[in-house]
Amino acid sequence: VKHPLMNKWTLWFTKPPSGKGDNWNELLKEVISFDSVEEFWGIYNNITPTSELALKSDYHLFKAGVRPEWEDAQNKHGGKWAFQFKDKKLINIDALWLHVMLAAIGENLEDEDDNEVMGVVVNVRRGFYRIGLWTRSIGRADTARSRTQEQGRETLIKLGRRFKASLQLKENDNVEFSGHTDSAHSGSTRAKAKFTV
Ligand code: M7G
Repeated sequence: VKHPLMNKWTLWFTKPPSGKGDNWNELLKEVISFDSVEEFWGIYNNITPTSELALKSDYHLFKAGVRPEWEDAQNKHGGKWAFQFKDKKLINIDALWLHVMLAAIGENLEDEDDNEVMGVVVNVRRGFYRIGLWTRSIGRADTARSRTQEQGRETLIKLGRRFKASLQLKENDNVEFSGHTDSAHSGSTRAKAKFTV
């Protein structure tokens, strides 16, 4: 018996660069797609845990049909919630990443009509692990003027709060939101956090 998921998901992996000439597109690899709970565990139990990945690796778990890139048509107007865990030795990154993946595929991050979650990402870096939640829109968080914009912002903040809870963070830890356009222009995803939860 297979327990179907609400959505089909694809796991992607970013290989660490081997030399200077590697560009982003060549390092990003599609791994496998699944749409049941059983397939998820089968895959999870057979891939390298995040804690054993080389520096500059990423896992991306995205809805099938969405590439985990700013340029994807479904991401280009969007942004992400993200948190950097700076004490790599003190946290259990494998448990945190599993929690976040389960929250995503179990549809616990958003309500049925929100349609904002594109995927989740874990980055392995020298000084930190970063976990991110990519959203379809940026909710005009800074400049909400109309009623729809106001609702868009509230949806994003609700998502950010649930994401923060899934990461088991303390109230005074700040999870930051930033639009992908800012990231693309500055050449870094650490650019311009617009708001925090
Ligand atoms: P990162 O892995 O998001 O954060 O971006 P980091 O700075 O902590 O490592 C690192 C670099 O990877 C960026 O500066 C880009 O060169 C490249 N990169 C990352 N993402 C998510 C994208 C993307 O969606 N599209 C493109 N073209 N490059 C990306």
